[in-house]
Amino acid sequence: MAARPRKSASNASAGKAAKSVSESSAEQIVKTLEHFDAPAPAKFSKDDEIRSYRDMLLIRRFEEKAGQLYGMGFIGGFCHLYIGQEAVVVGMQMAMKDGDQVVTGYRDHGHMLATGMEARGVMAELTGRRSGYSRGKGGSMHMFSKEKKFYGGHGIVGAQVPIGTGLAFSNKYEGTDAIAITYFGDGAANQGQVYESFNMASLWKLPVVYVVENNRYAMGTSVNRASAETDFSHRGLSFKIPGFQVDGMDVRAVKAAGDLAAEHCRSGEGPIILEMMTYRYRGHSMSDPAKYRTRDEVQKMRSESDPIEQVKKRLVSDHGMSEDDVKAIDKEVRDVVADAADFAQSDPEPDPSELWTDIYADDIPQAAE
Ligand SMILES: Cc1ncc(C[n+]2csc(CCOP(=O)(O)OP(=O)(O)O)c2C)c(N)n1
Ligand SMILES: [Mg+2]
Repeated sequence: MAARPRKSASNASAGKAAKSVSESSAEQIVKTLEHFDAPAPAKFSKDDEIRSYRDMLLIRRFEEKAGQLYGMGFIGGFCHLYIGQEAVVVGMQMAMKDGDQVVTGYRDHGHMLATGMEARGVMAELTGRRSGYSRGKGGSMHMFSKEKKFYGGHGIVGAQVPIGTGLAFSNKYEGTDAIAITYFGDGAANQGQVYESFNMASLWKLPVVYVVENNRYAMGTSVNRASAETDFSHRGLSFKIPGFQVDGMDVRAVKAAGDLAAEHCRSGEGPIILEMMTYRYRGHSMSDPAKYRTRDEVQKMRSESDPIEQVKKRLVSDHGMSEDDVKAIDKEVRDVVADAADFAQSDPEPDPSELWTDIYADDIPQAAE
């Protein structure tokens, strides 16, 4: 797919300023400042709409249940809910191929479910039970699945960015055509290691899609209070990494952006940045007094831009589904989540002897052996 370069007025003036240095560096700066327009939202068939509705609803209901179980004391430690942001991971997943990898931070349950990891295993990890993805010893922020190519789940803000870049390096080194989808937040985007990664990824043309989930806040700090450049799609310009902003509340817009980015990476063009304009409805984590924004702000997003409601409306108005047809999907999803929650409360905790296992990878010889 041809990416369409766009030059803005500020791009042109940057080009003029650089002319006094030399023509070639002027050209370079203009080229560097080129970025792509977001493509038009993808055209969804009825099946695409149904798939995206089901997958987003699964995340929504799963997270609501996790919030309840947390309140009831079944989940300890940190727990960051993804409610409101579902279209981002579901749209990106629809653009991915088998073998593509995903890595993210601590707000990770939606990413795991989107890759196809089992609701039972994720919920059981949240409740610290032995059938959880990390055998009950990792919790909300530390789950992995080699099978689904999900590489975590990381509690250190920004730490996943070098890891995703490393995954992309391994893809290039091994000669596969896989791409590494590396998600991080608007707050994480101000971390130094992000830019070291950008430099390497661009220099070596690594197949990595950097997805900035701009949900407007990093804990209680709004983007405007924290960021000198609030357009995160421009953050790669010094490294010649193109990027554009995407309506992260519209799953079709995300899918189209993901398709374009995937093709860019797979064709050997190197990294690309997608800034997803999104919003989290819940607090940063389970203990957030939410003094930094008004209820009206949250309510406005919920009532005007909800990603799931958008699809639901289209299912009824454009695809001839009845309210009952939609309710049947809702029930299917609720059953999966209820089953996961029951399982996560009845599965045993890990045996105390497990405290000493899984500390090192199996193939690393222990010094004492
Ligand atoms: C290196 C580091 N610094 C600080 C923190 C504390 N912390 C946890 S989440 C967070 C905010 C990150 O916000 P953002 O990247 O926008 O992601 P979001 O929570 O909005 O998904 C901070 C500062 C941390 N975990 N790691
Ligand atoms: Mg944020």
